[in-house]
Amino acid sequence: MTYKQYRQYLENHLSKNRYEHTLRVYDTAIELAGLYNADREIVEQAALLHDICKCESDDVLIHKIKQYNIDESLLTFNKELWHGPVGAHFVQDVFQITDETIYNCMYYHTTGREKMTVEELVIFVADYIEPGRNFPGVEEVRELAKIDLKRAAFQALKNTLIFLISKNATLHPNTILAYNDLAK
Ligand code: DGI
Ligand code: FE
Ligand code: FE
Repeated sequence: MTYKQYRQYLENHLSKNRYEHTLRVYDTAIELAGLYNADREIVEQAALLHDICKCESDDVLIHKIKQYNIDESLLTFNKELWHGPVGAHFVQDVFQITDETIYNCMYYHTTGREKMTVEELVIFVADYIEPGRNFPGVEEVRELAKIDLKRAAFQALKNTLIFLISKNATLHPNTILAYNDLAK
């Protein structure tokens, strides 16, 4: 499929806000890829597709977690964490996107993980700092992203963990592993 066809699919399957977020992540990710020498084609596809399953219903996401044999422990965590792993498998299944780096960028875009590649870091940080975001502390992460991608990812993870703890939310192990890895 061409870039235009992916965009068409996304426009038909995402809410307007989510589609516009996706385009902003795409632009931000391309900028970061240039700054940090990440693979531009991989980053473009992963950024464009990262939230492809974000607007699916809970029932559809649960069905796909089972269909794709994704670790079902995911279901014991917040629903917000389901769309990344499902999306990573969905693009393999439906668009025959077999690239492992794209899969990992998509799979781990919400939680992060230990030993993220530069492409994974680009998607993770772009998703956090795209110009439509207004999280407390996002401006600091935007500044860090210009000088040190890992420090930017660390600060984003730290902000997310503090936010989740303040809400008494569960912490996914990969979020903690990513934080620990970057804290070193
Ligand atoms: O899909 P987006 O909104 O663009 O962004 P995302 O995929 O990064 O999802 C953000 C949400 O995920 C946000 O509400 C915080 C939540 N989140 C991230 N890490 C964890 C988490 N939620 C829980 N419960 N546990 C985590 O470790
Ligand atoms: Fe997402
Ligand atoms: Fe996103």
